[in-house]
Amino acid sequence: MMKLEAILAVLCTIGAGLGAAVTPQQATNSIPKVEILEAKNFRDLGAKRARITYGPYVVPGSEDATTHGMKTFQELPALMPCRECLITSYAPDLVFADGKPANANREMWLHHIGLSNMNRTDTACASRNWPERISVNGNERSSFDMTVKGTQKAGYYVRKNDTIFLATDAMNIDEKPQTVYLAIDYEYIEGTPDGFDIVFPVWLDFKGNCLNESTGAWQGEAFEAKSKTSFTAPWSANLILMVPHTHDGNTKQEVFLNGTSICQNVPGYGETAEFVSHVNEHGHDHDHGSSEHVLHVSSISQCSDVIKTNPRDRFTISSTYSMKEHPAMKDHDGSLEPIMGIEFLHFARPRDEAIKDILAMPEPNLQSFLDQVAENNAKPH
Ligand SMILES: [Cu+2]
Repeated sequence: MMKLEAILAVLCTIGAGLGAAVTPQQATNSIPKVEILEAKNFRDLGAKRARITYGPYVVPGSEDATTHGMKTFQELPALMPCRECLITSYAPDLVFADGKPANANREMWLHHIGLSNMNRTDTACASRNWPERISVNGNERSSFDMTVKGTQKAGYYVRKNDTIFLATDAMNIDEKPQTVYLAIDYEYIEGTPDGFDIVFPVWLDFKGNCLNESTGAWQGEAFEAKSKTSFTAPWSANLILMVPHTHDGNTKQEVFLNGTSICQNVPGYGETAEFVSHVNEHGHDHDHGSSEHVLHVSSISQCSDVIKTNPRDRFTISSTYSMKEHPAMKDHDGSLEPIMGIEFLHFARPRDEAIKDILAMPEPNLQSFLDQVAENNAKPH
């Protein structure tokens, strides 16, 4: 099964090969469809909302010898709803052609979606100048609302020439190929309006800031995975939103500021029928023999209390897993899928100093990222 790092490695291979000359024709799979919706927040300030549907993505069947039903679809650059604007929220869904959810009960998983900005450097791994990892999402399909339901004036700044990379990792459990689409509802405001802060996304991970401390292998039946090092932001900010990503088996995730817990995320399992699958002992669903209901992560709580942070503040993370409480995800061959414990910290910073810093960022170093990915992949899981 393809790991997130492998997806990002694909991105880096493409990026490294093409340098700055990436064009949509070279890497985009789809002709996205754009629908205009009504904004939920800040309509009075001109906010807009659009659903962009990327695809069609044809996912091979689970019996396909090469992919085992797992395929990554790339949008590079991904069509954005706006340029020179603030994205204030985004929320993904994997759907079929009829718009209905493509989920575990219909043998289809949104295994991962990764968003990166190829024109900014990553805050968590700044020492190596990685391209900026904006977020990763899984089948839980979390929404990232940087306005926190209209209570915060903040958004992610997309510049005119930013290349945003979107990788969708779809997993088909059915023996037959299935066609799916990735729909993302974006809310946005043109320009960088007065009074709006600019969000710096930070990838906090028990694997370490540069993913170099752990492979994510299960450490027994029940355990707490912790980051060995910490993340320290170079600036003051308002930490306005924390969005987690974990895998099946997770029972709790926690973020610490200078050793004190500031956020606890709790996953929900099988809260609606879409997130319940019937899996036999082989881990895929041709129903020859006994099958059981398996409840998968269907949501995970976020934290949105505003916390003022200072340049010397240290952030760490722990993620608790127990396969006694919830079955672990398995690869096609029955081996355990590596776990993840990531928290996307959204730091809101005053517009003018934020833009100054963004303009001063060095060119991201794709090779540095690629080297770490290769090193991780070479380690046994
Ligand atoms: Cu994951």
